[in-house]
Amino acid sequence: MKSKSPNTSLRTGTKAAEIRQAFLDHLTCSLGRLPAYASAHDHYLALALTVRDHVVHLGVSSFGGKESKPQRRVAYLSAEFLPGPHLANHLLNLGLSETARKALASLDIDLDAVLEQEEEPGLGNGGLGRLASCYLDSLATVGVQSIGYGIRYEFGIFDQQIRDGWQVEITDKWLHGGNPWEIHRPGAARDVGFGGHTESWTDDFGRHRVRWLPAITVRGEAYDTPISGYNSDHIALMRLWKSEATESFDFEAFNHGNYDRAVEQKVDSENLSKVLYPNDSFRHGKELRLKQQFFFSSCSLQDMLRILEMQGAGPENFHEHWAVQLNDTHPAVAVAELMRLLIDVHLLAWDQAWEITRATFSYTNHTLLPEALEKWPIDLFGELLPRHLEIILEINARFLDEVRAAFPGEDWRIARLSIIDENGPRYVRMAHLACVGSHTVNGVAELHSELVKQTVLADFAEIWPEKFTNVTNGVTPRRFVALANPGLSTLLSKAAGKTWPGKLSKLSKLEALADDAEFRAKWRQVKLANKSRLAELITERTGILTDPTSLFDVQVKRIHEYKRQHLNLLHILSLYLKIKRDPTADIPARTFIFGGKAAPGYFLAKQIIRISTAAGELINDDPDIAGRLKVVFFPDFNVRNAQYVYPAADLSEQISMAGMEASGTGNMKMSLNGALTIGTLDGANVEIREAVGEENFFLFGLTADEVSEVEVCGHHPRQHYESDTELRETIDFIASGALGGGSGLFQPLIANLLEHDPYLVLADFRAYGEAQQRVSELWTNPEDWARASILNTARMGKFSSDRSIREYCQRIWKVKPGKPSE
Ligand code: NBY
Repeated sequence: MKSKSPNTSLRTGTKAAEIRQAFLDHLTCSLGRLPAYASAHDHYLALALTVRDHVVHLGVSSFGGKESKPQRRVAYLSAEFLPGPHLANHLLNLGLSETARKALASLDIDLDAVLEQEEEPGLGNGGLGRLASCYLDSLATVGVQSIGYGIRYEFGIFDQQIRDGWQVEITDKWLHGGNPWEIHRPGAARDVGFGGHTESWTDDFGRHRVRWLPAITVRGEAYDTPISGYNSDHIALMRLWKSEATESFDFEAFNHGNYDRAVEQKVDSENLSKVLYPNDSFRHGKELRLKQQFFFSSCSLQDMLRILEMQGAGPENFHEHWAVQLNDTHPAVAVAELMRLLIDVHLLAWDQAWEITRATFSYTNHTLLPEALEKWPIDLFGELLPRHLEIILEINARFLDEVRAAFPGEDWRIARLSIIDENGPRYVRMAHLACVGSHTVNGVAELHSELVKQTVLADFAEIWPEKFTNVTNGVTPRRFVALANPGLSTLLSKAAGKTWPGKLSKLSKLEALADDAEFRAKWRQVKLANKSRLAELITERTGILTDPTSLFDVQVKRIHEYKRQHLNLLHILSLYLKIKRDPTADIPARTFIFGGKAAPGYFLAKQIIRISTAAGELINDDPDIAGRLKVVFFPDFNVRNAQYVYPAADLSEQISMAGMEASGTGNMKMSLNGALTIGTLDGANVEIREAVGEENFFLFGLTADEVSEVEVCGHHPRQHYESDTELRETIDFIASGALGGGSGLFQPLIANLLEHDPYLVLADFRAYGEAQQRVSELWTNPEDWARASILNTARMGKFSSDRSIREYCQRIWKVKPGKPSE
């Protein structure tokens, strides 16, 4: 029987004394520090190395030795990962949090101060990258052998500062203090070619073969970060590729005195993985981006083949050993690369290679936005990847032949289905390539998956209806509840038992307690404490004072017109004007909190940030408002900050134009933490509302069908402006320059709304205001609000990423998780 003292981990049996000793050993031996001279950062590194030892131990056994019977593994190919700080999450997963706290306390070191030292790896933009990390967490938790493959960007997403109300981008330096989590694997390095040409040759059996002679070769160095699972013996691996030159110098050039040329190739090669493109909804037609995509896809596939070989299997068994998920089209070129590796390098026949390829890949679509759909000019593609272009053209020719045979006389299908867009300059359509090369295509929420079939991939859904499916996104309750919201976690464990982080449907046990006044009081206490904690942080970061008893109304996500932060701002300013007109107006106190990054080149998104800071400057200190409204722009929204924000939300703003937000995952995180949602019928909002009950959700706005209708019939934003006094006064107020900066400052935003309003902000303004009115009414009855809040948490069990991952395993990857389902 293991000790039950918090001095010992219940699961691993590790004692505080062992942690203490390992910590001191790492301080001295790994970092070369005398404990007396160690800095807080040294403490962090030493504890990280101590914990890493535990995780790596698990990892070595979970990946099995050569003798263990290999089972199908999952490779999650993603250009982005946003894991957040690792240390606290590992401690939680291993059940070592209290043990570590004790161990450090015995050395007079505060664990929380140590945790503060970690720089998070910002290797992603937003939802897509964070989803990839939630999925690795769940893969480790449910016990699936898996590797998340990606790019080890030296510079991840920029750090955001606000200066004079505007966003300023600061280079992210996540590697500067050293990264204790990764293990460099020189033995796994792979070479990747670019450019050059192809040539034909004939093999011994007289068969026509092609080989690619690249002009340039870049080396991919592998860096592994172990990802632990909750209460699990498995770990998942995040294997990220760093680009390096194959030779440090071109010595010939160097010897001839041409130093510049000598280092040029080295610099070019290293630039490949230098920086993440900071855009979450806009494709970059930049050559470097395509290079990044091919680089990590090729390294990853070569790595899978290497592992296959170690297992004694051949390339003809590739699909039996690997299920490869394409996280959006960013790694879609992998379809052509696997074909090349199989036919050119391993000399398989085309048909066999194609069967293997299609049995291997599946593709997740995350966006319908036309400006985000990836396509590459065919010339650029052919210059960089001449062999891959040939292969894609061959895949396309064979595919279109099949279509012609199946649908004779229906030639209109050809141009629409073709992987090559020939309406004008020619492009390779990456979604078409991903779809043709995959056995399954999924969207990320029910509505989105339907829209994928009706819009971007409609022609494919018609010919291959069985290929399309839905897997609704999920989030990890470990990081976003257990870690982020310890107060709530204690309450949940008492009410629903301790197993909820691994079995989220257990939260349904809370239902009955929604009617228990004593429980509601505790619930409200927890929320208030979380809000106070956030209020302190807000003051520290922005100087703004907020009242934790006011309604915390939160919109945190990337800044984009389709997400409609400006709809929220119009509403705030309309409330402001209402109070100015009538100081006795019955408007309960609210704190509006915004957070999120704008793509550096996205002018209107930056204007939206500026208008939210301007609204704060105007409103926060206005004596007429007397603190009843506060507007905060919380700078640098990232995973760490999110862990403070989500638990403090009373109201979750999910107000995208219907049909635009593929799923959303912040919506899940807030509802799980007991926020009520105000939202449109978009993405996963639809399913959240279904789950929590329509009476516990503030619905408003046009539906996706109504939006398409408006788009077809044309719309007239000015009509809304003219017919709605409140709206007109609010817009006129902004246009008048009353927000400071002169009347021209927000002109571009105003003109955009009045002339185009592509995301129907004005059309939804009234309905949004009415829904907000219902919010205010419920808020004035704290008991009813608390009841609805409890029911939100109680009914969110479906949205654990464990459930999503089990669906992928069962319906798409055909792998069996080690841990049986709940
Ligand atoms: O993926 C997001 C969706 O907008 C969100 O609704 C969904 O919940 C989430 C997870 O499924 N998409 C997203 O975050 N997309 C990107 O980050 C992204 C990044 C780069 C590019 C396009 C999209 N790009 O073309 O470079």
